[in-house]
Amino acid sequence: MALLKILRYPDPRLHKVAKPVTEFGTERLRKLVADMAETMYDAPGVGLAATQVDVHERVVTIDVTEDQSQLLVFVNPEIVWASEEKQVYDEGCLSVPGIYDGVERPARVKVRAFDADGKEFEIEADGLLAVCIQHEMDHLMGKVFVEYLSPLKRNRIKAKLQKEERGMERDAAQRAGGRR
Ligand code: K1U
Ligand code: ZN
Repeated sequence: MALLKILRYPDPRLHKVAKPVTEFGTERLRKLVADMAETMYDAPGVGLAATQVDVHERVVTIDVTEDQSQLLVFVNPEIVWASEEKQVYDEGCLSVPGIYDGVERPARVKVRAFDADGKEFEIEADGLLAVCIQHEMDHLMGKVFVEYLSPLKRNRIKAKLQKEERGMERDAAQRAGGRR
């Protein structure tokens, strides 16, 4: 297994629309799922979409348990029902580190998806799982949660993360210089 690099907002690759998976049960898909799960647990996070690791296919991993004991894998997920009732949840994102803000979404959803072997299943979710499923499915459509926030907040977040990115690049260049 391997840890994958998580793209950081505002990387334009986070806005690519993922394509459906067409081949199930392959070594490639199994490895992608295993690497995504390892990367999600290591971060640590409760969800990860393939888009965030620069793989533009409809694959999501989620585990909202405290002891990281219930990995859920969604391949080609579709929301087949969403409640009228909404909930606001303070969302975070591994691609937008350190930022949490309220997003309103349907409180409950029913999702149809496939596992890595191509077996179809349906689950109904509420609470954090419902939030996380919708957040990750947005990633597959190229949408990052900050796009629900006001342009003012979004631009401040973008500027903060770009500044951090420049700092990280400077540190990396200094470390590489020190090795020469
Ligand atoms: O998509 C992602 O980047 C993962 C994201 C999922 C998510 C969390 C909360 C609301 C909506 C979507 C995260 O996992 S952010 C990190 C986080 O919330 C967390 C990390 C460790 C323990 C518990 C939560
Ligand atoms: Zn996210």
